[in-house]
Amino acid sequence: MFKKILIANRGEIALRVIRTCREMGIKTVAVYSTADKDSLHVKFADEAVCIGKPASAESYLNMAHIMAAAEITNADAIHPGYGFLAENAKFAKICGDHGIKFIGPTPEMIDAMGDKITAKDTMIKAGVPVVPGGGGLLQSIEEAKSIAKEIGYPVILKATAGGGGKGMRIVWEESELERNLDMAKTEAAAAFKNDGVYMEKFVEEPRHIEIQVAGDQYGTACHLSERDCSIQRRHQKLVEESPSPFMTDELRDKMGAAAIKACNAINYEGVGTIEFLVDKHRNFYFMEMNTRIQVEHCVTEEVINYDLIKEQIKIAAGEKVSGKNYLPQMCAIECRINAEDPYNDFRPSPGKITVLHTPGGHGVRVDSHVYAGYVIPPYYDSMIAKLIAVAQTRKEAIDTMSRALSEYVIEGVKTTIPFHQQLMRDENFISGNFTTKFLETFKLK
Ligand code: MV4
Repeated sequence: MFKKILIANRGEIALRVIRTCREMGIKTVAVYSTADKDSLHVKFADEAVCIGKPASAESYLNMAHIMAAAEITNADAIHPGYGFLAENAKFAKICGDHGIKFIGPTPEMIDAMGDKITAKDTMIKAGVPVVPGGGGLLQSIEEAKSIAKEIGYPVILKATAGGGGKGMRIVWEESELERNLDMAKTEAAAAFKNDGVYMEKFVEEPRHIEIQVAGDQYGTACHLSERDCSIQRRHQKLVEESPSPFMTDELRDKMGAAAIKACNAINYEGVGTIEFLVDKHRNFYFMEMNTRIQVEHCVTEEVINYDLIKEQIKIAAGEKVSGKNYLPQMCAIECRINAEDPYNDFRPSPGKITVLHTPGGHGVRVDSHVYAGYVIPPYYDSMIAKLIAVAQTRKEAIDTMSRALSEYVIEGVKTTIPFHQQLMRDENFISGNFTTKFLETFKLK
């Protein structure tokens, strides 16, 4: 087992990793930018190294600074968390070249899933259902027109180097195709330095349901059930839950089996997530694979009673996964508490938290790095806490969440708490009958 892990991240996920390391008797090294010198991850780690200026490019994304911190502290592994360098194949490679274990998949696995056309091809070969489309890169407007005619409008154009909704364009009829293809290519080139674009049939009003997976270096993979992440705004998830209110035992079996096939196709090592679109007929289609721990991993931890960070560390240290699939034993819902103003287009609201009271009690978990007096820096993601409610039934989990939200006091900055309070009382949310379009029509009072 590792003796010392450097956490190449900040905020709640850095704390989350430190907590598990402490339980496992592993020493920790925090890295921090000058903007984060008063952060809890710095205080809770056994050692801390400043790696640069506030801008991410000069600190949390600066591979040379992070490697230097790992070498001077003698860390034998690096946990990347999510975001920043978590899905950077070059960083994973550099770690390996320095004899430091990257806690995650190999650079090859990251690359195989980072290019979306390659990923889709791999899935087709493995027998995982994908959205109908043209296959490879679009080479010309003529080719695009002919594929669109074949699969039928509406279609969606996606950047092969994209993901998470960046650079996507929906096209409703042929007259709009050429302009959208040009725009998609220009946007992709600017955002990803790769103008490769592909086409798919646009699945209308889908649900976003993802399957948590874990695989080891001996070729065994298993699934840890689903999370429903349909409550999103502009591709930012706000609420995640497990089990999905749309799930059936039969669908879970099928999606779980498909997710395991996806892992086996690349001999996946580590924890990961297979994202699917699910249509109203419960047809499901592979979208992308996330080769990292995700923000919403806690929902899975609560419903299967299983520490996913511990699992990640054990897999990286060469242990085997159990090889059995885990089914939800509880219902869990996570609300992302962001320092944003839900009444003003979710504009970021950085600044000092003057008053803080965190909820507690039965069925409540709060993963957060903030405290009273903490100053939320403007440089990073605005998520300041994850509030997770767990109960025997979905209805009880919603009631627990409502109760916990009503206890939560955060003053000094605007937060998404009022949004979540109203969501938990919304009929359509309560019924579980919602899709990824839900938040387009949800109106805050
Ligand atoms: C789609 C789609 C409909 N049809 N692909 C958005 C994130 C990225 N992973 C892919 N996304 C979508 N791909 C086809 N063929 C609709 C979306 C989509 C979406 C997916 C999940 C959650 C929220 C969403 C919001 C808008 C669009």
